[in-house]
Amino acid sequence: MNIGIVCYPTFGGSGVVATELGTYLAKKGHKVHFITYSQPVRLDILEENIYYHEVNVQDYPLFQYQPYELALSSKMVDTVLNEGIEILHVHYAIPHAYAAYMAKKILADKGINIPVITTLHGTDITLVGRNPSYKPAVTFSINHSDYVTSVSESLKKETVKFFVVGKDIKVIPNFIDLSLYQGKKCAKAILAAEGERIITHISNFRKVKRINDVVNIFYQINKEVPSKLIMLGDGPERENAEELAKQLGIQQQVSFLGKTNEIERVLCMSDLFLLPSETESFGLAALEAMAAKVPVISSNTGGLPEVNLHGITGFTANVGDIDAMAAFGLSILKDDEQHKKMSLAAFARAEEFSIEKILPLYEDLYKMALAENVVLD
Ligand code: GMT
Repeated sequence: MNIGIVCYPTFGGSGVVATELGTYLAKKGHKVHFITYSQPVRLDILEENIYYHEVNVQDYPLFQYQPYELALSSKMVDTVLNEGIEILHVHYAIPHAYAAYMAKKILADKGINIPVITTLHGTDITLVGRNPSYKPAVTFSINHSDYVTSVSESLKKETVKFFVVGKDIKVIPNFIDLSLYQGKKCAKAILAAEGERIITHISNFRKVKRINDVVNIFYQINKEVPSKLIMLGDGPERENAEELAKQLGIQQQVSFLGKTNEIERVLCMSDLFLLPSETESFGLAALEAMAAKVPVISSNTGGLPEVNLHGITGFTANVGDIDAMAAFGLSILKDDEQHKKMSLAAFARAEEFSIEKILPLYEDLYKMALAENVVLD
């Protein structure tokens, strides 16, 4: 198949999922064209069957806001025409599903009918999409996608609850390439002193991730168990968290490593993973930790309980309940047997989301979309 993938090129989960999906589809022999405003961070454009098309937005003094959707729709149209793309798969509804609808209409005008699949990832539904400034356009573009997928049952429920949706939503969860986590040398000494536990958090440091909770949970754990907190990623809440670590007097114990492609290496050295998010449609970072056999302490919001099984792969607690999360963390770190059991269970759970199991669900959907090739209403 010849597939166009539209996504955000950043470290965010939707961009990572889209990039990895495209990369594996390309390995299976499909041609995959990424259409976005800069090269996705995890994309290797030298790989066979992978192509990258940059969306360029012309600046003009009249514009206070650059018309990205327009440029994106035009790029989709050109790429479909020039490269013979058969299907467009857009990740994160805003504004990609909307831009894809326009591209589809323009192509229909030229006698080309192209199926559009929209994958809902999270805040495009749970936070941003719900905002009255976007809601009518998001509702419209969901309903006018040919197929809609969501990354968890929870996100599907939220979509149906908050939007008037006349489309069936197929749940295709996030996935993981387990091979990336195998055979790593876990040189713990790089990050922690002898006998110290390593606790990790990965995110884009937005408010929704409750970064201060991460620091506060660690503060409580660190009082009883010698440990280091490794913070991977970057974003608007980083400075607050750094300040909090200073106020609590634990700045020597907390390392902010910023954005990195060394996620598997750091997780390999980790003993515990923290994800106390306000909302999380799936929690790809938790799945990455579990693939590295790291038990997870997370909130019980959104799709997290579908990934992190309470009492089995780690523990979940109510959003903001840092005392409970710290107590759960301590109970794992103080009991080697429990830690070992949960590490293995975490890995076993991660296997349920292996790329080998999930990728065919997307391929089947593409095949169905091509076979049916719905005519736009
Ligand atoms: O919704 C977002 O915040 C953006 C998105 C991203 O691009 O970072 O993250 C979401 O998509 C991931 C991949 O499907 C999910 O694993 C994350 O749970 C989800 N984030 C939230 O729901 C906060």
